[in-house]
Amino acid sequence: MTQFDFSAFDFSEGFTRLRQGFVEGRADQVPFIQQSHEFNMRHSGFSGREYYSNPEKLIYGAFKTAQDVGFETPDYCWDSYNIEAEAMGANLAMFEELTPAINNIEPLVRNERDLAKLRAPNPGLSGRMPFVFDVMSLYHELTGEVPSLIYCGPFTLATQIMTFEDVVLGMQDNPAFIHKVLTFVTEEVLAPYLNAHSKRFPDAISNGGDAVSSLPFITIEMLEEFSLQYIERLQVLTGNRAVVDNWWGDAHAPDLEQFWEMKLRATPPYLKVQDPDLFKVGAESACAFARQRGVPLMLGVSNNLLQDGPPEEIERRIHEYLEVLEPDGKSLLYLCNFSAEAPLEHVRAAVEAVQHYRQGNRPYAGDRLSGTAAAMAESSPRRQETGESQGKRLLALSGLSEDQELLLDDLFDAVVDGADAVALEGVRSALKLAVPVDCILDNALISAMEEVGQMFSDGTIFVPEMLLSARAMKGSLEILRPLLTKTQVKPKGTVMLATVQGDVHDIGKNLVGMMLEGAGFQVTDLGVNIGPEEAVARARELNPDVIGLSALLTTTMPQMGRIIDAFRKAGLTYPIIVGGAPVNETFAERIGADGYGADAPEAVELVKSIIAAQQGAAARQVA
Ligand code: B1M
Repeated sequence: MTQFDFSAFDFSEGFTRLRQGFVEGRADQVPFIQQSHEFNMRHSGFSGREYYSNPEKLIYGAFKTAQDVGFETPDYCWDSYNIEAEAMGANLAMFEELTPAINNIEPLVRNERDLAKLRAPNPGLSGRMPFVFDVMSLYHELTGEVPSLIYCGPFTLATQIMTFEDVVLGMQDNPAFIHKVLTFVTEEVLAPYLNAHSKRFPDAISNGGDAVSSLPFITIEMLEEFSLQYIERLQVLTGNRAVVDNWWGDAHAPDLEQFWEMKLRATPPYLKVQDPDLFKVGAESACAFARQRGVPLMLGVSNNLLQDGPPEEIERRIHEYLEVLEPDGKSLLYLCNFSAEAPLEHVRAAVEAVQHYRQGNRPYAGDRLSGTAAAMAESSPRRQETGESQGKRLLALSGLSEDQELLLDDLFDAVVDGADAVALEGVRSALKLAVPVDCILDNALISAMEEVGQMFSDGTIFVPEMLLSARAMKGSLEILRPLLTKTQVKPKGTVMLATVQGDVHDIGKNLVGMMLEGAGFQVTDLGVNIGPEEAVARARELNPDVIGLSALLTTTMPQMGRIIDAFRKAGLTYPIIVGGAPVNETFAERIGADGYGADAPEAVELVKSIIAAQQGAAARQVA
């Protein structure tokens, strides 16, 4: 007996168009789908806790929202990255207003011993796996459609149980162990889960989310060896019923066609390219590639655009992609994500634009914004401003011997190259040659990290290279630390960092922390999911010079304002800076932050300038 009336919902026309348009290539108009589970939750008035644990509420919310706003088919998805990790024993945080998230402060797997203790989940019993199966059964019962199992791709699942940094550094230091973890999650966790789904729905395809397995978080070579290989293994183990279609980073690919060939191996039935990468590389190039390979094409409209608007830009982007998609028979438009914060008027503008333009109305015929130089530069303003990287630094330091200078040059190179053993040896040799400690720090280590930051901003290196450099820097600092204390070389300042409540994205925040350490600051990282009370209590204890907050979700950005308010209410005036992909200068000003950093190098510059201003003010007081 259900508490909801499902009898008023009918999406059969939408499902027919989806099949005819995307699979058969004979629809009257291009079909569209959307990711909207967070928006569904908010729109239907459910809390995160109930929406993501009660199948009827999730399906009712999805159906009701779709009907209210005109989605052609409902998005019955859930917090897809968490189910397997939670079922393996990872700690899940549930929220009233947000999607649940794995809190990986205490990751399940740090070493061989942890891996040996892991037990494979039972798909019928463990965690919320039964909830997922119930969602799909109800969806099937109400629509007659075969539901896809949305699962967490092998690589992303490994990062969910280990942390991203440990996986990336492990790929360098102990690849055999990372392969062992990936084999475990592929063979013992995912294959049984996906096969349990196929038992219920023999024709179903399982569709993996694999956000972390993307450029520039990992390189093409890592993608091949540590991600694609396991997706292909999963395909074998599930009778070719597993795909993974959401890798990002096309705009970072050294060879776009090679990247798209890899995408087709991960998702043989179609090519999916989505914003922001799609906007940068151009909808026409994606279309040409798909046509040449004879595969259906899915083009995705930016979640940030759908969130931030304005409606006219949403309409123009949809117009442009529909114009490219339309001549191709097997096409699908994907509205990437409507978050809980997406304004209803943006959702309506998007739906109306699709309905209007796919009928052939072409007010902007021939206008192309995607794939232009302006599109390429759109989300990398810093890259434009800073121009070329500084290149290899020439020391030419007065007062040092030639041997000492050469040694510092080599140490600089070792840190830039992320060669930590060479860097440690370099520090020891420099000390033996009596190079002053502060000179090693400033002229080799810190300047090397500045170079690394510049190369990252320029897009010439990827995240793993930055992590390796940061580790070489950290190891070198460990050797210098006792001497720095002895010689009274003080840290350049102290910084407390945190990702805000409800948000577990920490890759960017960790990079900011590493770059700050690399610049000579002492950093205390509180981790993820930090609320106002905890932030205030820890700041009282640590008394940092600067506090840095990170958020990656539009739904968690308001938490930054709440934390700042809590500090100001408590009479605490610590400078607070903010950053993260959806944050910008205007938002930072609005919530009363003391600064905004677009990326890690910019955050470092900001902290430096705040501390310099503090020191200047203190000096003036003394005078
Ligand atoms: Co999520 N995710 N994710 N995700 N994820 C995004 C952010 C999203 C844009 C993808 C999308 O749907 N289009 C979207 C947010 C939409 C929105 O709100 N606008 C999203 C979503 C919706 C979600 C979930 C809800 C998933 C779902 O169920 N649909 C879920 C939410 C979990 C939660 O937090 N409650 C979720 C989960 C995950 C994973 C766990 C799978 C994983 C996170 C792993 C981890 O961090 N440990 C993940 C990832 C990896 C992403 C993408 C792919 C990449 C984010 C990232 O790490 N970027 C992202 C889509 C994308 O960007 N392509 C996406 C790399 C990093 C180096 O950049 O963090 O921006 P960034 O940091 C930069 C700057 O922003 C800046 O410096 C850094 C380095 O230069 N910066 C600062 C950062 N913090 C700063 C602080 C400063 C200054 C500068 O001062 C203090």
